[in-house]
Amino acid sequence: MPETSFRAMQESIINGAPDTASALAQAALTEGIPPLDAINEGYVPGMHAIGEQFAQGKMFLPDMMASAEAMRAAMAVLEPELKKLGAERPSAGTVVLGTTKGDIHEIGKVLVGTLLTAHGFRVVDLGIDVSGERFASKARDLKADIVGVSALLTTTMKNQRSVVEALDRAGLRPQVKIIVGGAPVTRRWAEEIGADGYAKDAMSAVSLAQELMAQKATPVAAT
Ligand code: B1M
Repeated sequence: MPETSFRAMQESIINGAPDTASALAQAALTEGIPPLDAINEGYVPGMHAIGEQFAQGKMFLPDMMASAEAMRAAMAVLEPELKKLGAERPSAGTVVLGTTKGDIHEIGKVLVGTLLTAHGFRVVDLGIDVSGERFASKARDLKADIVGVSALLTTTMKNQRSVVEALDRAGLRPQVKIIVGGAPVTRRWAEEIGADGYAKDAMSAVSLAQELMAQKATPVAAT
């Protein structure tokens, strides 16, 4: 019964229970529930619920940390299944991914990386708290097609602009596309800082990356 399973998944996150989260993920795979459905309909709503309760002062930092631990436990089971799909596809391009300077949130970014991998992208995840200079130097070394920058805090969003500027300074902008995302990020913000695109969730990030790769393959002729 997916509905009941999804509710149990959500509760395992709210309760910060990694063993339960992991066991439910395993059960979902056994029952044939698609891993992405388990993530999007089971676990992610749990993360949103904990975020709301934190904002209302009903939950505290240790609760959020326990929920993140439970989410990681579920992802450890589901991620390999999602990534398997990518191994069967021709390479779609190279993406250098990271969370911006000053920000340690990683769950959404990891999910973006997993789905990109599942769709054939080679993803190099630089982790959290990544400076603009590091994004630029890795993009150059790896001949990246796309740089993806995640930010979860209103205070660290501005560092997405620093990444755009660092790639500009390194002379990489003609060949490297920049995509931004994260809960406080908007399309308007992406345009304002000169990024090439904004994605509201992990699946949209995949579609956007595919579109940008298609644009790179057929550049608009200069007039
Ligand atoms: Co923090 N935190 N947190 N936190 N945390 C939020 C973001 C917050 C909204 C909670 C709240 O108040 N309601 C709030 C930010 C408020 C604001 O800035 N407006 C907040 C705060 C305040 C903080 C601290 C400052 C708390 C403190 O210390 N007092 C602190 C900051 C530390 C720092 O970074 N310097 C902090 C710390 C933490 C933990 C460490 C405890 C933990 C993170 C653990 C970890 O990642 N390893 C944590 C968590 C878990 C959250 C919430 C509850 C959940 C985030 C999450 O994982 N969501 C969050 C509340 C919320 O978001 N509702 C909150 C699930 C994930 C799948 O979604 O990350 O949004 P998300 O990713 C989505 C999309 O955004 C998008 O696709 C993903 C999948 O669909 N996306 C991209 C993300 N990146 C993308 C990149 C792309 C494209 C799409 O292209 C490159």
